[in-house]
Amino acid sequence: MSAPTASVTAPGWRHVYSGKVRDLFVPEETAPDARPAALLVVASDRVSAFDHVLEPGIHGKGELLTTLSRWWFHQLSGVPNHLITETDALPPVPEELAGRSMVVRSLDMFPIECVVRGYLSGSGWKEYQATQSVCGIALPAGLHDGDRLPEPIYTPAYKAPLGEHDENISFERTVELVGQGDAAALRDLSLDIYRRAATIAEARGVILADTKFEFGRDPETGAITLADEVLTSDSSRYWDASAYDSGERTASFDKQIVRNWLAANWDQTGTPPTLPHEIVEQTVLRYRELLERLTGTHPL
Ligand code: PZK
Repeated sequence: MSAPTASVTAPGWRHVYSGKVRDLFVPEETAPDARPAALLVVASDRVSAFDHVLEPGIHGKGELLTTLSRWWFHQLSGVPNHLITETDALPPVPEELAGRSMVVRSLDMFPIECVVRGYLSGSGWKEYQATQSVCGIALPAGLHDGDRLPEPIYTPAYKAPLGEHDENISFERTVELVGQGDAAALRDLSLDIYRRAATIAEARGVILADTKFEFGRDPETGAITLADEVLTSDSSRYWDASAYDSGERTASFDKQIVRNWLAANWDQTGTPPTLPHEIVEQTVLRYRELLERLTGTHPL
């Protein structure tokens, strides 16, 4: 399958891949089989839910999530991450993309989505209902959708090839995939980062219900390095703590507005309907509010 055309171009950078909501570029001069000197990850305003990219986009989303991701990388001092500063050796980042892009080191990525859940929701809740466990971790009986777990759990998923669904796997399966040492390191690092982030969020009235990390190995240092976007609302479920405390169990920040509207207005066959303006507007406001609550700064 060839890479779909990105909606953006960047002089000096060659488009290599587009995910649902982001586009990936390498320096133009990168030889066909060489490791790129860096990657340019560009976040778009596209929004996806139930495996579809929706229309219209959410204006400003790419920049808000990039700002949030950078802020989290900064909070997570001591955790090696893939961000690099621009150098003369790399093509410059076009000014119009600067706010929604990151120049990152090209890592050897682990084929594992490192998911941590502090609360039971989404696929975790589904699996619990069927088996009373999640990814092979037995849980107490009688839990409800949205309940806080006795302690955060690591529920990895196998990164499926393009177009296929990620598959929840056991820790033992991750050992088979990457070896005991790296599997344990990915788990411990993921749980540690989740705890740190959840504590920071909680102090700001926000619950970090769950999140997904991706790691790679830095080929130069050998260090396991935090990659991708981190702790954004595309990779995490954030809930408003006061709403949660008054018994609310589904209305999470930002993306849930889209998910809820779609669930009520679409039978999930064929092409999803166009989002109404008020849903788009509410969603932009919630993305902004999340960034403001967490970082304490007022986004534009
Ligand atoms: C990498 N993706 C997912 C991201 C997309 C797709 N530091 C890295 N080194 C090597 N590979 C990746 C990263 C990162 N981050 C990430 N695919 C490869 C992805 C952005 C846009 F279209």
